[in-house]
Amino acid sequence: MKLPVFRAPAHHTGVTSRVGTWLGITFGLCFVTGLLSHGAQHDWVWPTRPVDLYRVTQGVHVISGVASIPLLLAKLWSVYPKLFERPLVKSVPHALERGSILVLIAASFFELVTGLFNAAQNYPWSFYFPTAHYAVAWIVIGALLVHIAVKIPLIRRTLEPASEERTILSRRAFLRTTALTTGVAVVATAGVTVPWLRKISVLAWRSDGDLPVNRTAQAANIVVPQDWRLKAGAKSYSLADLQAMPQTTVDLPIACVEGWSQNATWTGVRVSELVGRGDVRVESLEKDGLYRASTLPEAFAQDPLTLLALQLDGEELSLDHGYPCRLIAPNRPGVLQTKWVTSLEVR
Ligand SMILES: Nc1nc2c(c(=O)[nH]1)N[C@H]1C(S)=C(S)[C@@H](COP(=O)(O)O)O[C@H]1N2
Ligand SMILES: [Mo]
Repeated sequence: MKLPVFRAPAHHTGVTSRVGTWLGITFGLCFVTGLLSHGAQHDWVWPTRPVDLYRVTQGVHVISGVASIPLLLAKLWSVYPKLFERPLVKSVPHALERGSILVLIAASFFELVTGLFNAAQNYPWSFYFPTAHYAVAWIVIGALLVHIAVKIPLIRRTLEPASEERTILSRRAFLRTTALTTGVAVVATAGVTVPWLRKISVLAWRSDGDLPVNRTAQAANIVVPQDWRLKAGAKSYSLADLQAMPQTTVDLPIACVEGWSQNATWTGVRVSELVGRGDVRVESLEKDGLYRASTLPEAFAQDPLTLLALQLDGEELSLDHGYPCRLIAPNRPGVLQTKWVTSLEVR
């Protein structure tokens, strides 16, 4: 006796194509903004304006990544009977296609899981996150392009209006549930960077109103010596010297690679008044640690908004925010806004 073929409504190519299209969009956004963020962090050509550009690109990166998680799960659910179809291998092209899907799924999971942990400021692995996350992104995008190219005829057919008419209610319900879950995931997290979502973002970590602290002074083993002075080229300044110089106040965000970002008011001395022209190496009191120092390209060092800040929101910097002084520059990733600065040196 032949058993009737049973297919749950979700396991339908129309559903797969639809969810796949959304996923293609969120993955595409995530990839492009990821590239931009990577470029900004590694001093590829990156402008000083608009001051909020990195905040937006990194915000979109994290939000589109979060949206991709329910979409990827829904997509896998919609095809999973096919993943176990026999025979496993029908022909060489078929084997290649399935192989590329396996790579795509594994690499996508790697990106979404490592990204999510990073956004939660959690690094439970031993590899260096930016390098691994960046390298695997290229694998995802390559496998994705192969996958889309192979599936284009099928996607075309299943997205045609004729098949839309045949979309039965439960398929719509599955799509609606997927859309809703994705929306909830986004709204629950986007408040880390979108101010007006802050109140309803229940999962928005570190958004209690105060500027979050990324690395505390204690974690970084910071001890400010009694006789602390800033070295800037051939000169050196005490904190009182810096306070006696002309002060500038700017409104600039800290935009962390981990997705959170927040505006604050900074007061201090323009970097351009402390050093001559050229790229500027910024060193801190931190002995080791990945982000103990940074390099300001000349365009940033000479920018009138780039400060060696002494105050945050009208009060002396707290030790956790970088006392005695910290760098704040427009349109830079948070990791490059070096705290506890000890020296500025033109390279
Ligand atoms: N010396 C030093 N500066 C640093 C860091 C660090 O680890 N060491 N962390 C950076 C990161 S990742 C961010 S997001 C910002 C956060 O600044 P805040 O803690 O004052 O909000 O500081 C940056 N400055
Ligand atoms: Mo950060």
